[in-house]
Amino acid sequence: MTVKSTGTSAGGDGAARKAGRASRMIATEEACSIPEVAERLGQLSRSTWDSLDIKLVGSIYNAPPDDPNPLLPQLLDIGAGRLETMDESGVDMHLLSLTAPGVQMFDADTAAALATLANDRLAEAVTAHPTRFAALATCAPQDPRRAVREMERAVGTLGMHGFMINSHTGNEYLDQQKYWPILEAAEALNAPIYIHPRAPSDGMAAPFRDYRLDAAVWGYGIEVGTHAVRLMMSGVLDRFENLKIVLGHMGEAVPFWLWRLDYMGRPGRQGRTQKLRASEYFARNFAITTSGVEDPLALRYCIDRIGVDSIMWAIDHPYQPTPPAAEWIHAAPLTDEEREKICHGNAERIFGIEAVSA
Ligand code: VNL
Ligand code: MN
Repeated sequence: MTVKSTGTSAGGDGAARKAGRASRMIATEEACSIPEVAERLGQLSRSTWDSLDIKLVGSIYNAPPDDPNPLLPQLLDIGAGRLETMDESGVDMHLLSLTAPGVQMFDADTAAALATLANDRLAEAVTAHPTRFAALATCAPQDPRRAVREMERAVGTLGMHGFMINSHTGNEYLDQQKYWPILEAAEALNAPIYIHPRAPSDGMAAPFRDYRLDAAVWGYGIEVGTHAVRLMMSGVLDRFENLKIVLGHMGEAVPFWLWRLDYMGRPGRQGRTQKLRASEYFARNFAITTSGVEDPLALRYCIDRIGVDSIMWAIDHPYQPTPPAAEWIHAAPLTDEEREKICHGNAERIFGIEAVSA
């Protein structure tokens, strides 16, 4: 694959170019936390609540003092250390988001207050390093009306680029009518909802309790894939034709399922009333990122299946190491045009991140 020596799109403060990369590198699912949220998650994991998410939450926010989890300082670092990691691999920008489960395990008041605080903190980090960070807003769906006000503030006042929702909230999904105001607001603000994993909801949790299947190994993908299929099969996207949903992890296996979803889930079959087939919703309403799936075959399949314009590069820092995530996308068999789109152009268009010129 030829590498252009210069590019009008190389940018940020040129981290990618300094590392010998042709294209700007925007990583689109990059996790962080703030001490107040970390503290509350630690408290949750000391409670008697045996939600499936507690396994992971406890391991990070309630680790024994003599055996701390190295993820925690990495999550809390929204400054120098993170920038150094980015620089080492030529990553220009992190699209930051509060890490899963966000504020979605807290009571409604706590969740709303912490979402506002997290949004302010992430916005401060962006203000401090505007060429290196952009951010998605944390959403507290527990109180949908209040969430909408914060969504409007996050985009209108703080300049954030979309919303992070960590799949289910209290075992409920976004297709349910009480959450429609959130979908409506995201559509009106022209800002995507990134549906990020958390562990499977209570109703399907049991088989995931064995073998630590709860988290990124398998449970996360099943949870979010199911969420995405609900959005399609419920017909809710017929109401929000311009809503953009982003899925990480190469689309949480949904691209691989589209043919079968189209066939078995076609309008009219088994009483279905949704207007479109799954692949039509996917083309119109969804985009995916590569987070945590550094597989060139899966990437090529997704390009062929859903189109290169719907795919964005992501690392999944700090859960996924940065150097291999950067190396694989540069080594992947892509045309220069495809690489430019995946590494930054699509993120600029889909999230409204300002393009930069050399
Ligand atoms: C993991 C991976 C966790 C990706 C994440 O969020 C994530 C994990 C809590 O491997 O535990 O986004
Ligand atoms: Mn992630």
